[in-house]
Amino acid sequence: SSKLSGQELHCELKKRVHVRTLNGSEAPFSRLGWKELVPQRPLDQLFDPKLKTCAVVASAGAILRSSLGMEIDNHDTVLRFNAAPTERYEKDVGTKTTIRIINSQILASSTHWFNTSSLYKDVALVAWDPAPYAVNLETWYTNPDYNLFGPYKEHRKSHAEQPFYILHPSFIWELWDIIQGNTDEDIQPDPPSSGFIGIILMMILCKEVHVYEYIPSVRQTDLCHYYEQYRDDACTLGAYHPLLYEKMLIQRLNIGSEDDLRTKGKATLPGFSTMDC
Ligand code: NCC
Repeated sequence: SSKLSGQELHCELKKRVHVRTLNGSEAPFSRLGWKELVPQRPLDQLFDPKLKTCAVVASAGAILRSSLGMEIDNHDTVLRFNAAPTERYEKDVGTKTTIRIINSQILASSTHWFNTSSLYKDVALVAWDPAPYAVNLETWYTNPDYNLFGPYKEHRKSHAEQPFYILHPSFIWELWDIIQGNTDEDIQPDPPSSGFIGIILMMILCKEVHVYEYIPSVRQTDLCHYYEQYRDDACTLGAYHPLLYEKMLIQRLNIGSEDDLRTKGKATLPGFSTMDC
């Protein structure tokens, strides 16, 4: 494949990406009454369109000692992932959380205290589960990777006012197709990471997206997360998720400076609405 320029790549993404959430219109969700269960406001209208800048904070250990907290908090909205905390790490990751992308492990596993932890309160939630590529919602519903459907339903019933969506598997695999379509090598047939999903979602929702420590800075380390002691290079470079290829794609879309990338681990991406294609 001949390599597209950053601008061409951006326009291809803008043309091809359509965010999609479970809306209760398809079986089995239609017969289970999910039309009434899901938020009535579509995910792509979640934010006030006047909001300008959004931050995406990757969970990498390399954000420790970055002192990026104030810069991150200066954005209108902040996206974080899974169980990534702010408490005790404010100086490096900030205090604000507007939206959280959570994979199905968070909903299904009792160790994450999904129902009681303050991490999942007062924020918009977007959950996803790695369904097989050929989407059959009936099969997925009876056999998800981790069972997110029961906890989702319970949470919707008790917190109806909290925006909480489940991404449609077709959206996840649309993103995978875009990564593969713009990569010369054959990538593994596993879904993109929450990080990549979140970055693309913010490009849909925001005028400008600032991504922190997803593309590793000079602080790159084998420390997996800033909030845990666990060490493994695969957290940054990928094993299950096609992380390396996701990151090369985001690097091609970056319109920020080389210096910001190196010193802050910051990539700047224009939102889809601001691009003339
Ligand atoms: O680790 P995780 O991701 O929660 O990290 C969120 C996103 O930050 C980016 N990241 C993280 C660490 C690192 N060193 N470099 C990074 O760039 C990635 O983009 C990542 O997506 C996930 O994607 O949902 C993932 O979730 C964890 C885990 O399920 C949750 O943290 C809940 O405990 C997965 N780990 C395991 O399954 C053991 C991880 O593979 C992917």
